[in-house]
Amino acid sequence: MLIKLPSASDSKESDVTPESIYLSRRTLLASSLAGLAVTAMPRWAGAADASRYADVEPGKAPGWFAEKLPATKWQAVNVQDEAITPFKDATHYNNFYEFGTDKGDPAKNAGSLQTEPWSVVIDGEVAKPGRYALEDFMKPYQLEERIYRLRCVEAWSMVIPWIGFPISALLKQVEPTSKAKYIRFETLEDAKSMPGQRSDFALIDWPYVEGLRLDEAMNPLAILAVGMYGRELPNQNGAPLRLVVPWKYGFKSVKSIVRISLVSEQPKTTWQSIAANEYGFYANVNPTVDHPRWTQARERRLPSGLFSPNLRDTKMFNGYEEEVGSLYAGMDLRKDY
Ligand SMILES: Nc1nc2c(c(=O)[nH]1)N[C@H]1C(S)=C(S)[C@@H](COP(=O)(O)O)O[C@H]1N2
Ligand SMILES: [Mo]
Repeated sequence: MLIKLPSASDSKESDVTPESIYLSRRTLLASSLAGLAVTAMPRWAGAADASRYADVEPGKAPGWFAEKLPATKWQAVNVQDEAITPFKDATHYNNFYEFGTDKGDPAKNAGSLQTEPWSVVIDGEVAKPGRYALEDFMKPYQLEERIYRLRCVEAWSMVIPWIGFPISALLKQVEPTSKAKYIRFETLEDAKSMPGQRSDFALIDWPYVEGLRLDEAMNPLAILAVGMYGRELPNQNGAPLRLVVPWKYGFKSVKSIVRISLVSEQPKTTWQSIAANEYGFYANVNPTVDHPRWTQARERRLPSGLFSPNLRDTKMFNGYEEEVGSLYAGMDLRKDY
């Protein structure tokens, strides 16, 4: 992105080391007990499930979320042998340009975002278009915890326990017509609550827009998230509803969605519009296709510090090749980057 690559000293090592050691032990324990621990959990435990992540800051969940949370399918998808990123890093190192371009800006500024009431418009090539209050929109869906890698195009990464539901379940509800080939997502546009939309950062033609091919959206890994770390989404992470597509660069995972449209043409996305030679529509994580200005072969796993940069090799499709590789059979991923 036009953003400078952050210096390796961005997060203080003293802050994070004990937490990350603690969390990696906890993750190992959790995966060895997987299933057992989850089914042994009494139903009432759900209400306090933010406590499953030691460093989580409790939020103020709306009623519909608190009601649904106890029935969540915990650890429906997990990562093997990789520590979950501490909550503090996942919520204080963000890209959400509507609230500023520095990594700390969203945490500082996103308090102004009003997430209640919130409504979502479904339109375009669907049998059942409509405008829904979020609590009604959410009614049909069972929440699942999806612990996914998140790989930003800027070559840093995290592991985040999202809570959400597959987009395929939404598509079943709204019934795309035969003309629907893509799905387009739009972020809230509200200069009053989003200082980044008032600033001179005129490069972005708001609102932020992203899209997927319909078969990508149908892939079981593609979700709409409403929570993370056992609680509702913090504003800086895209409350109250965001996309998460873990095999693609983070910029595809559009935040604070107000409109979902089924369309026949490939939508024009925000980062493509800014620099089509650097950011493609597909944006699949791919260690063999470098960004014009830096390598994509490696990444800094956060928390990372000057003396422990925590570098690791980037995996094809961010480690989800088995699940999504067939979507791109026969395509030239150097051309369709
Ligand atoms: N509306 C909107 N969505 C957005 C962005 C943004 O600036 N605006 N940034 C994207 C980028 S570049 C990344 S890496 C992820 C970061 O998500 P996180 O802050 O929850 O880790 O959000 C994506 N979604
Ligand atoms: Mo990103």
